[in-house]
Amino acid sequence: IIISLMSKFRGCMLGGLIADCLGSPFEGEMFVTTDSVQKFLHKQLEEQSEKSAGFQILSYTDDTAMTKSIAQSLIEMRKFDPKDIAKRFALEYNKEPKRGYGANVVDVFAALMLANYESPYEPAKRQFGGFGSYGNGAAMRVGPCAMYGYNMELNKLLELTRDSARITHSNVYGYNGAILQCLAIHQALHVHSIIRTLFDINVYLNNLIEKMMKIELDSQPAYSMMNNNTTTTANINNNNNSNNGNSNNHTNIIINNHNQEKKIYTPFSDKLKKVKEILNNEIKGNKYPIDKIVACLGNDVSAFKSVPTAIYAALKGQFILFDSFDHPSPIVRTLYHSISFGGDTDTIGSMACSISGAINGIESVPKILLKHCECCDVMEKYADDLFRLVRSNNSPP
Ligand code: F2R
Ligand code: MG
Ligand code: MG
Ligand code: MG
Repeated sequence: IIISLMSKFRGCMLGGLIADCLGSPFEGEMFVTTDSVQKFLHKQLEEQSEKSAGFQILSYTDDTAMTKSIAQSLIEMRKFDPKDIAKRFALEYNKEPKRGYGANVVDVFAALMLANYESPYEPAKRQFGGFGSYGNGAAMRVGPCAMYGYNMELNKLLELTRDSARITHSNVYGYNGAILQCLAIHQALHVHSIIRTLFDINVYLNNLIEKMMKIELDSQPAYSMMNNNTTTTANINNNNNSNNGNSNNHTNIIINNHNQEKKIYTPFSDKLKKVKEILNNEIKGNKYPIDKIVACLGNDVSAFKSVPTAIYAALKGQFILFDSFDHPSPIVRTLYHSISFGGDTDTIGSMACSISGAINGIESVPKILLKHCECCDVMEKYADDLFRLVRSNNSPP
C-alpha cells in the first residue's frame, strides 16, 4: 500500500488532534487501568449520530493550541519567523488561557508580550533560574515544522526546529526532545509504505538513533552544564516527578588518550536504544508489564520522559501484540498504548499519534473519532495548506 503525501500530512495533523482531545481526560492520572481505557475508546468508537443525546465533543488543549499557532505562522509568513510565532503563542494564550498550559510556560508568554516580541528567545532563557524549561511543550507542537521541512536539508530542519523550541524551552533536554519528535515525524512522512515487520522497525529506529547521536555529540557543553548542576531543581535526574529508574544511565564514560575520564551524554539516543530493545523483545513474544515500560521510558511532562515513550507507542501500535487494543487501525492501537501509560496522556498520545498518522495516512484515522474532536476541519485545512506550500516551494528557504 502506497500512501499519498497529502494523506500523510492530514494523518499527522489530525492524529495529533484526536489524541490530544481523547487523551486529555486521563492527563495527570498516575494509574490508568487498561479496562478504563478500553471502555472509554469503545464508547468513542461506537457508531452514533452526532445529534444523539450524550454525543461527546472533546476539547483540545495547549498541545493543539500551540501546534495551530506554528502552522498558521508558517502558512501565512511562508517562512520561519520566531517573532511572529511568539506573538501567536501569547495572543492565543490570552484569548483562551484555560487550555491546560504548563505551569511555567505562561510566564514566558507574559514576558514576550511585555517586550513586544523583540528578542523572542530571551524570556525562555530566564526560566528555572536560567536553566530553561525541559518540559515537553516544545516537542508536542513540532508537527508543522516536520511537514514544512519535508524537503529541507537536514541541518536547516534541525536549526528551524531548535529555534521553534527555544521560544519557550531553552533547556537542552527541552529543545533536543523537540528535535527528536520532529525527526520521528519527518522520517514517518518519508516512509513509503506501512511499517509491517521487525526489520522495518529496526531500520526506522537505527536511522533515528544515528541522527540523534550526532546531534547529542554536538550538545555536550549544554548537557554537561545540566548534569553537573546538582543543587537546583533544574537537574533532570533529580526531578521529583520522575518515576523511572534511569538517573545516570545516560552517561557514558570515555577514557581519552591522556588517561582522563570524559563524560559523554547521549540521553535521548540511549533511550531510543532501550525502545529498540523492548520492541524487539516484544515482537519476538516477550511480555513487558506497563509499569515496567513506564519505569524505563517515563510518562511525565519532561521531554526526556515522554518523547521516547511516544515513539515507542507509535511503533508498537503498528503491530497486533498480546496486549494490543482490539482494533484494525494502528493509530487507535497507538492511542490506546499512550493513554494506558498514564501521566501525560494527552501529550504522549498526541506526539505518538502524529507519528502514526504520518506513517499510515488519514485513512487510518476512524472518521467517528474525528467527529468527537473540536477543530478537526481547521486542522485538516492547515495540513492541506502546508502540503501545498511544500509542493509549490520544493525547498523552502
Ligand atoms: N500542564 C499540563 N497539565 C497539567 C494541568 C492540566 C489540567 N488539565 C489543568 O489545567 O488543570 N499540560 C501541558 O503541560 C505540558 C507541557 O508543558 P510545557 O509547555 O513544557 O510547560 P513548562 O511550564 O515549561 O514545563 C512543565 C513543567 O515541567 C517542570 N519543569 C520544566 N523545566 C524544569 C526545570 N528546568 N526544572 C524543574 N522543573 C522543570 C515544571 O514542573 C514545569 O511546570 C504538557 O503535558 C501539556 O499538555
Ligand atoms: Mg495539553
Ligand atoms: Mg497547566
Ligand atoms: Mg499534557
